[in-house]
Amino acid sequence: MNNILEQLGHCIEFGKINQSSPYPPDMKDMDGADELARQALKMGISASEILQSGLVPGMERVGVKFRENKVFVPQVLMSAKAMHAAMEHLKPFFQSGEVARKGKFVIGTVSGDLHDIGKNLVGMMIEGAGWEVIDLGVDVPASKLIEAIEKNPGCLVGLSALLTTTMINMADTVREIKSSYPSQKILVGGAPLTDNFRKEIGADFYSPDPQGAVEYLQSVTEQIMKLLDFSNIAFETWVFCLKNLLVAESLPPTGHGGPSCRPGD
Ligand code: B1M
Repeated sequence: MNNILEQLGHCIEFGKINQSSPYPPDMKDMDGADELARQALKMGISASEILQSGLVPGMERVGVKFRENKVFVPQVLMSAKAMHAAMEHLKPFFQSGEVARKGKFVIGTVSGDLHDIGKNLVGMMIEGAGWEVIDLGVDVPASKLIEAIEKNPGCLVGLSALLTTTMINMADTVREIKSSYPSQKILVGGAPLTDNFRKEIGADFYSPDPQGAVEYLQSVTEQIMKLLDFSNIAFETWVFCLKNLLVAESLPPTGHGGPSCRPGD
């Protein structure tokens, strides 16, 4: 059973979409993510196990290699395609609610900016890490982001900007979101940004690459889990905690002694 999940992770890592895909050349004619995901489900492996023990570790390895300049954009795009091929088979289990996502992530390129290659990579890596990604596209006004936050309580938000001229729009967007939702966690990225700029505009986290974004979201999840002190929580509890615990400028101390955040407490 583990073997097929390892093979699946390998397909994600090296971008093997399906059997007929010629890429990568050393995996020619071998089963790809498409066939292996289908086989794994047939073997009775749960969709959640396939995601967590096959796809996510594969995508994580790609993220780390990309950060270390060991692979480049085309390879990451192939990995994302392989991930999507496998996810097609798992989709019904997500849609039915049988497999819970880690949370929702709303992402967009700020208004006035049409660059989406980096933003798409970030979205794909985050989706590959087990989050539901709501991609609002490019040239996204603050009002559209606020609408998405309203529709998806407890979501985290990611903003991308590639132009020095749209960095100011990012600042305005963060200000508008924070004035409606002061507790909203906002992650920012894009080539011209720095962590100093992130501080200036009052966003919560800056990542220069997709892997940093994944790790930030993961750290938020872990802090929530530590506060809750158990890992199997209902979705409503998760939403409640994100909405209420993250209101503070910084997260409260982890572990015992932190505030209770179960609905009704
Ligand atoms: Co444009 N462009 N472009 N462009 N373009 C740049 C950004 C530029 C640096 C080129 C240059 O002059 N050397 C320059 C900006 C200069 C500046 O502002 N200082 C520039 C310009 C000026 C323009 C126009 C104004 C040109 C014109 O029309 N006169 C115009 C603006 C249009 C607009 O947006 N309103 C324009 C248009 C375009 C195209 C449409 C032709 C095309 C975009 C196609 C598309 O995205 N669908 C384009 C492209 C392709 C580029 C370059 C060549 C490549 C950008 C890219 O995709 N990089 C770029 C020059 C360059 O970077 N070499 C350039 C690859 C991508 C994987 O990297 O987007 O940095 P990147 O994303 C990274 C990280 O930044 C990070 O992770 C990604 C992966 O590592 N990241 C995040 C990104 N978002 C993140 C969010 C996060 C976390 C990390 O959390 C939420």
